[in-house]
Amino acid sequence: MRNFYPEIDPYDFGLLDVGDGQSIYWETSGNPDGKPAVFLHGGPGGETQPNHRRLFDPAKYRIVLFDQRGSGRSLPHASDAGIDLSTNTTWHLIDDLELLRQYLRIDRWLVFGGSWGSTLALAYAQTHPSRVSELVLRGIFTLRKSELDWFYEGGAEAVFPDAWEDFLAPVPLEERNMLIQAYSRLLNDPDPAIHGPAAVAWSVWEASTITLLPTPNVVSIFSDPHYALAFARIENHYFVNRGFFDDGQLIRDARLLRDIPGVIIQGRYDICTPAVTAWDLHRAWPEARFVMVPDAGHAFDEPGILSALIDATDRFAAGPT
Ligand code: STX
Repeated sequence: MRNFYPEIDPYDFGLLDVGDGQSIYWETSGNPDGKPAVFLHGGPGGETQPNHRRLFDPAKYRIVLFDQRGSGRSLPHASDAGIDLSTNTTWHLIDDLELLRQYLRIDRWLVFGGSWGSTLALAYAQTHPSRVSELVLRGIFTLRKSELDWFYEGGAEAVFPDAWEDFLAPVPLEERNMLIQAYSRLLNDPDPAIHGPAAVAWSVWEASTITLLPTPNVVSIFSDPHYALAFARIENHYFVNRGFFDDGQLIRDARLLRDIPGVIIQGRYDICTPAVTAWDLHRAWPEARFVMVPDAGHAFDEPGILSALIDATDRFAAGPT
């Protein structure tokens, strides 16, 4: 079993103005002359954290982390009053990736993404295949209606009926037949007494269900009102808009990935993004190596997932850039 590389600090960081009044936080760590790799965080609306650097051998990689629009240390933060998410779409994030790549003078990079990060990685690679040297994907999520229905409209409820009650709690009875829509209203209500509890309930549902075993630490991070509001607002905005994709688009267009070396890593007991999506991607992109971890859920730092991820970045570090 492989484990995290040692803790490491960035050797450079900054805010990049990407237009539309938005600046994104970025940082680089590891070897400045190493093989470039970019980490795409989840949500959308999550953020990068120091442990994400530790998925890459710092002697071999130039490791790029950044917070997507509205998230983490990027500005403005989606928890701000009166935030406008109309310039926050998948296609804006893909343009941001291209701006950041050029700003850092990188020609091609390994693209690493889990969960929503896998969605964004697939969309980016299908749009700019020549810029992607390899793909490392885990907890595959493609925002199909079936995937959103499973996790947000009843489905996963069958496995987590207790947590589901807490997810329903802020929603008036008459709106419970369309929960993503109901939450859109609640999260964008200007009254903090309305959007605050809704944001925490939305985020805690995810935090309670993403690990195979309960992790109070994850739940407590997701309960922080500032974090929860940005996370919930951005996720909900993307889900109301079905990721700004045609339904099934990322699997349909998987043939565009044929020439990119890739790995698909999936936890068998992933409740947030169930294995069927990873399997559909595997069938559509058989050239990629497929790893089903038998004893893991969704989170990147569960032992079996973490080991498979680091095995994947190690193997690609050894190969040609
Ligand atoms: N959201 C899936 C996702 O991308 C439906 C995701 N879930 N949890 C996370 O991301 C973080 C723990 C990375 C915030």
